[in-house]
Amino acid sequence: MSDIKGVIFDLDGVIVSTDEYHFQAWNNLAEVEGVPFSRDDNERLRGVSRMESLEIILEKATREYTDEEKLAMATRKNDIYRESLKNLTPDDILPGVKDVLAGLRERGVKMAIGSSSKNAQPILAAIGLSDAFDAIVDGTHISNSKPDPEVFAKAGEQLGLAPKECLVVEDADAGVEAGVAAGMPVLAVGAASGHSAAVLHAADLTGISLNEMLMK
Ligand code: B16
Ligand code: MG
Repeated sequence: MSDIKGVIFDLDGVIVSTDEYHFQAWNNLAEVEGVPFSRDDNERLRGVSRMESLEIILEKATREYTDEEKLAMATRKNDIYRESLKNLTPDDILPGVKDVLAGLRERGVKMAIGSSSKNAQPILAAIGLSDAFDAIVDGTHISNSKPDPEVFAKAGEQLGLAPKECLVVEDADAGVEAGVAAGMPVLAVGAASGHSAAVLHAADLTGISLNEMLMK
């Protein structure tokens, strides 16, 4: 922990589990369109932007869609997703997160959110964590989404820290790659912790829990 002066948290899958809501909304859309869509397919959408997620889903479509149709579909998916976000409360914060945030705050470690989501602000408001971070960089602030390093590079800059001083906490392969590309150590959690050896090798802190990190 010695060199780490800031922690940049991914949102969906790390702070709160909105991934099931994403799955249900995409699944609804895929059923209407008659496009096959499974939970395995859904894993490929972790950390990936809305439009890029749609492109992945449409890989299995039997016809081409125009840009206008794609935009309408992404909007429909987001409307369904936003409706389900109304169910979010502070009880949806993932186990252990509040303790970790409090522990970091106590140690003077800076904290940021680095999320691909354009819904990050309403999600943080719904779970009562809008004021818990020193910087929030999300899908509304970036031109290139994960695995591009932009979201984490911006979060690091906003914390006033060098890349090697920031620890990225991620649940998605795309996010782990983005953190590595930003030159930051990465702690892969949840879904990402079991992923490809090459990515895990690059993310040299993988497999250590945040609590263990704090003890160092
Ligand atoms: P939105 P994260 C990501 O959030 C999700 O993991 C991903 O499934 C979603 O497609 C992306 O946000 C965009 O979300 O449609 O709300 O803009 O994991 O980077 O916090
Ligand atoms: Mg995530």
